[in-house]
Amino acid sequence: MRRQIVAGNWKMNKTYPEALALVAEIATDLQNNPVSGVEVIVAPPFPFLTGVNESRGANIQLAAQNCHQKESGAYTGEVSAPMLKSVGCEYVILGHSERRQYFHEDNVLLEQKLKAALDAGLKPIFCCGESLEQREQEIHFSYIAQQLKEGLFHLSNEEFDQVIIAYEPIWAIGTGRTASSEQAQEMHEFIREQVSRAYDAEAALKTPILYGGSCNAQNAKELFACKDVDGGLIGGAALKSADFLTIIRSF
Ligand code: 3PY
Repeated sequence: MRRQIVAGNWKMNKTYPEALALVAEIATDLQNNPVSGVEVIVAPPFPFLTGVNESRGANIQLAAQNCHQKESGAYTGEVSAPMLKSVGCEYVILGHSERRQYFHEDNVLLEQKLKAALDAGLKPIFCCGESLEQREQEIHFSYIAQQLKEGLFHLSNEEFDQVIIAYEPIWAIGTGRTASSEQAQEMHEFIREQVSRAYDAEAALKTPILYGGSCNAQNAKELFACKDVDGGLIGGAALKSADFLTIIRSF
């Protein structure tokens, strides 16, 4: 059986006290009613990482939402992968469509960020996803194949072993519109095929592929029931402990 993972992407939300309260609520609930077989990850904003790390308990892993491609240096305002590792991060989200769109991150830059993350011992959660326009033009499969090929498949087998893929159709992010379970399954199966071609059948079988894009407490069960959906990268619904906990219990 593949790993089952629910990761909360808090984006640029919450104050520090709110972030600590949120992680404490999730941690307490998971301690009182443990969920076996589901890995839980939270990705708070940078300034909250240390505090959240101290409050997360043993049942929650820590992720950052981004990292810089260089190890250190004169890059005012940036945060490097070794810094994230040193405050307790295990994972880093890379290639989220919001980073690609608002911060002009392309596959060339992502290649460097992936290397930096892996060199620092961070496991990447690599996001891919097509726009509504691309889906309507029916080029969504070729677009995702290209994102994977250029952004991810340069990794060695050993490096790729560390990766979680998140499929996040852009038209479903922050729009309240979700991919149907058929659309999610179809794309996840396609992504698995691409992994098999780039690496091998074993890698394809074991790579976790998460669905993201308005996944919430109402639709998680149906999405997670799909054969190739191994969990979710959760946006808005990760900001409310009750919703996030319902999603964690949706397998
Ligand atoms: C969303 O669900 O909105 C996300 O972008 C999760 O990363």
